[in-house]
Amino acid sequence: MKSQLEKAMESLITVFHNYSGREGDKHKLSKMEMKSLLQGELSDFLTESKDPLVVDKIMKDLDENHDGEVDFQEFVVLVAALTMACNDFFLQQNANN
Ligand SMILES: [Ca+2]
Ligand SMILES: [Ca+2]
Repeated sequence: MKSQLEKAMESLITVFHNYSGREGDKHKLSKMEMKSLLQGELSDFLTESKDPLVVDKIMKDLDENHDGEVDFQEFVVLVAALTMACNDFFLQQNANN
């Protein structure tokens, strides 16, 4: 029986590879794959930012080693940042109630 956190970690890995395996390097997200991942998994986040260049910006921010692709390590940074933002929102909501 897996814990909730273990399941969450497994989901992260599965989601990443669902998209990273579509073209080029199987273990890295190209810009196209990144875009599909954002549209498929984080569409609310994408809709909220009206910036048409948002995918380019995210890619640039995440691509620490400047190889033009996002590897798992770089992807986890995005998830961690978004999770922290959600947590702040959650805490705020709770404080208001
Ligand atoms: Ca790929
Ligand atoms: Ca990279």
